[in-house]
Amino acid sequence: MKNNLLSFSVIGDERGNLVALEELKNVPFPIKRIYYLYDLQRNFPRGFHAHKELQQVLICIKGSCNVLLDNGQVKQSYHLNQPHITLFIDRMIWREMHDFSNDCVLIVIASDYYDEDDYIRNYCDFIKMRD
Ligand code: T46
Repeated sequence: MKNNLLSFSVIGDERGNLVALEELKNVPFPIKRIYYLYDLQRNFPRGFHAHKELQQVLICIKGSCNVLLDNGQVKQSYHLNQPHITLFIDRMIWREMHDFSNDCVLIVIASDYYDEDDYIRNYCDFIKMRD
């Protein structure tokens, strides 16, 4: 599996840091939706699905978590703990989010509006569709 980490430029000075997200520049798709996850529980992993078409960029803006990506053949785990190191998740990639720190805040940039029909929530269906 290719490396899915994207490193965004940090504009920093004595006042602090700023990171800009721009569609089709550092974000590799047109941006249709932004959502965020917070008050996450270490013992309650999330995800466990793939998307037929949706592409996303995950940004752990605070705290840390682990994200497992699986293309049906190769699994790769990523530790996200820096706001400028982000994770691109392409279409047809199974994802699981684990081990949230107490202060974890995840922002997700998405290429389309929410559509439950785009989700593949059964792993066997995902593997069949990848074949
Ligand atoms: C993903 C990972 C990283 C909405 O109504 N609108 C939305 O935009 C989203 C994202 C979710 N929902 C509803 C659907 C469920 O009833 O919120 C509920 C929780 O969603 P879900 O269980 O899918 O949450 P996660 O954290 O497992 O997955 C989410 C995204 O759904 C998914 O696309 O890739 O974050």
